[in-house]
Amino acid sequence: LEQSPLANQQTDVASLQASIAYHMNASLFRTQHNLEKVAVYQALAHSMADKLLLDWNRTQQRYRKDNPKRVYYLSMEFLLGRALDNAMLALHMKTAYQEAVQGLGFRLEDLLEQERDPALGNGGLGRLAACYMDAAAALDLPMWGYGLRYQYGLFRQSVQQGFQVEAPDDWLMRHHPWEFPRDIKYDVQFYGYVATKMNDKGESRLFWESDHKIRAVAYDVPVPGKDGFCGNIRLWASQPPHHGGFDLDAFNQGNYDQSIASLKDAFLLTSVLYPNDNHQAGKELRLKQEYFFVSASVQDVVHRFKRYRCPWSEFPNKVAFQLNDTHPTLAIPELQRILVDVEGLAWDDAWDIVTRTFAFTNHTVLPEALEKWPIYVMEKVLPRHMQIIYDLNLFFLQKVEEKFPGDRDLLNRVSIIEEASPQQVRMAFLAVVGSHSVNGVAALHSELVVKELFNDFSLYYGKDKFINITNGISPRRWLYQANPGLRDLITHTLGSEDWVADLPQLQKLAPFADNLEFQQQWMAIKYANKVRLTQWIRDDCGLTVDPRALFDIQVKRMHEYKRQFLNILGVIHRYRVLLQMSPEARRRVPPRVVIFGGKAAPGYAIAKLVIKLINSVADVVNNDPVIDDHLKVVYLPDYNVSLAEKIVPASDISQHISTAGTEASGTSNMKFVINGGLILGTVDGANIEIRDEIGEDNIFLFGTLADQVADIRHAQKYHGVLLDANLQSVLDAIQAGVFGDASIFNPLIDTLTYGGDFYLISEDFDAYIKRQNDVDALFLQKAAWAAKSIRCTAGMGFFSSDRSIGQYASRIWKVDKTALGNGS
Ligand code: 26V
Repeated sequence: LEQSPLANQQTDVASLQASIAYHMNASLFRTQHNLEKVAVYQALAHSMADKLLLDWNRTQQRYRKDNPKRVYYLSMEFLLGRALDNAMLALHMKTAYQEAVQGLGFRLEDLLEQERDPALGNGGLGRLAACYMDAAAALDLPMWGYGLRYQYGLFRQSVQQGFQVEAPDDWLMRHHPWEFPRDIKYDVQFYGYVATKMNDKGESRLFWESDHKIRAVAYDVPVPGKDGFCGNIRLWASQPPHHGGFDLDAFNQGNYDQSIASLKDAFLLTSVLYPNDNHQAGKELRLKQEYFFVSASVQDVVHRFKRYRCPWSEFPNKVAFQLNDTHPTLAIPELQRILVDVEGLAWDDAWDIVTRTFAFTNHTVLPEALEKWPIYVMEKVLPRHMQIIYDLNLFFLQKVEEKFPGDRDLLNRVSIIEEASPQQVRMAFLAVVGSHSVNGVAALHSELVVKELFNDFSLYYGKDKFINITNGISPRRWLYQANPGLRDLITHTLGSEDWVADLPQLQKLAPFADNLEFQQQWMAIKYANKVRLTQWIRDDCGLTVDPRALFDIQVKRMHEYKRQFLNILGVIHRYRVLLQMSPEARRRVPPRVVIFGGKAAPGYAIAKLVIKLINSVADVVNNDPVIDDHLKVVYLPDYNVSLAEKIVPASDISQHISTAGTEASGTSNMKFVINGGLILGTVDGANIEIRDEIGEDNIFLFGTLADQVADIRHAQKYHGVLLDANLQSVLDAIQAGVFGDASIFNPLIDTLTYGGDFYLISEDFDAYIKRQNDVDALFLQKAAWAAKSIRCTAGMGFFSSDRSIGQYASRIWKVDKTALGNGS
């Protein structure tokens, strides 16, 4: 590192070139002849990482010295996206690097494309964690993320004959310069039994013993903040414990499989991210991942706390744990176990510490996504934790009984143990009982969390424990980085870059909404972004689309509640209407490109059928000479963060059309709107607050309201579903084979008829079609459209992740983000 000029803080172009050359030799062991792009990218990344490591060390040393209250964001998923561009922008080094690589004969954009996109998350929940780490770093808030270093991230998706095909995401096959392995390890045990032992004071204590141990080793991922400040995400990888992996006796006897059995066991644990989003499959390996993750993290935090020799009662003043959904909930009984069994605290004192330390964020109200673990599994894998959960539950139920005597039903409803067969541990209830604060992620969602999910708990604890903190997105990645054209226009118009750190300043764009010249500049940037996406569609799907058409985009995980099915049924309706029109009438409808993207969980058959239907419709529509350029349908394979960065700035309209009450927040809605895209959406999740901020006139809302859904479902049960007439014709077309073999789509169509149309597609179909017609009409009025687009961006100041994190800090964690000074 001494020879790398960056280590000496030299950031002029010649020094950057020298540092790239240095890494080419010293890190990659290559000469500078015949360089491939990927090698230059790697050298460039190493060069940038040198600088980050210095910042990381300086920041973390300051923490160590000042010992402020720290926040630990526990998340099974971090969907970080690529690191290089982000780091260069955060450190204001992009221009210099651009020149440096140009001098070496490369284009920076090409090199950036060489980076693998680490996909250690499924969707919204993992990406939110990444936006929150980014905000904490930007705010100089002492927050660390803890997570798992999966060997394989979310599967890579391709489309063959219209069907999704999954392949493993081997993101670590090539060296990844953005992680730093640490000499920090903890053993985590599983199975075994609980014994009674005497401690030094002659008291009898319960003790969990097992010889099944797996070692957690730390990899640190730097999170670039503002100048010179750097946050951290600590990811755990599983390894065999010291000497414990290889069975030499078995090997000597020729039992080779046996000799490495426990090695395989250890490596399997963090080998792959579970690809489910909003569905719990209940696999034992997943439970082991969850425990492995929280045990290593809690051990690490306790170790750090003990360094300062504070009394245990100080723990909640030095540590805040935020649970990103229920996946890390075992941290609650784990901390209780360490305090009582290992550190010898009294039960009640320990529990007081635990509950003042933990807070819990809920991200979904869908029943199938709520984690429950069968007691027989929990007892086997974590016998001591199961005992602790029983005890916690007993003491909790006693208190409920004191407050509401004689209400047996209530006790049944709030019990952490569900009396079903098999009996199950309700992880969300454990999280509520063990936390001092519970929050939802958008206003409507938080209301449903209190009224539906945890109604009994809110009566017992009082309403203050249940709060809302509306999600936010990083303006750095989702506007500054993803949309350089718009970024420069905004900066030029507002006179400085201050808006990035103070997003409500975007409001100062509003006075320009009706300014014709500004509108032209604004829409020219949108057009350029659409051209960029067009090239990507051509290269990746072999399809030519016209950038002047209306780009209508729906990209998100494939799920019935998100209703991509409604969208494609609407496309079929549009196709049929266009076919029936005269050529003159057709020309009066603005041409559209309807773009889909998103992965389906590999086991989710219905979601996968929707992908097939989209591709089948695309095949027919895109090749129909009558339709020509009036309508194109695109399915972009392998949607991920880096692809989102290209798609989001290029929308005219994006769709966020979940059945009301089902999408907790949505965050891509925010990303599209801040980039001047209008949205077509239901009155759900954060769409509602987006409407409140940008104004009713600048958003296309439609459909059933959340509080009407239950009644409609109830009525359907008794009277059946009467399908909307237009929808019926669309289904008839599918069943007549217009889009190929009709029989394969039967299970999909059944969800509307025999299934009782649970997601209200028929109910909302007419309103949806009408709103799409409004979109068409507005798109023809260029100035009116541009004015709305500008007002969209202007109104989005509230949705910065800096605001969200600021609210978590003051309302939940009680940490002062300025306590540390200004990052020097
Ligand atoms: C759930 C499960 C269930 C157990 C198996 C593995 C697994 C993996 C992920 C999940 C996540 C479900 C919750 C979720 O992703 N919620 C999304 O959170 C976003 C951030 O708050 C929010 O914007 C989306 O509306 C919400 O669907």
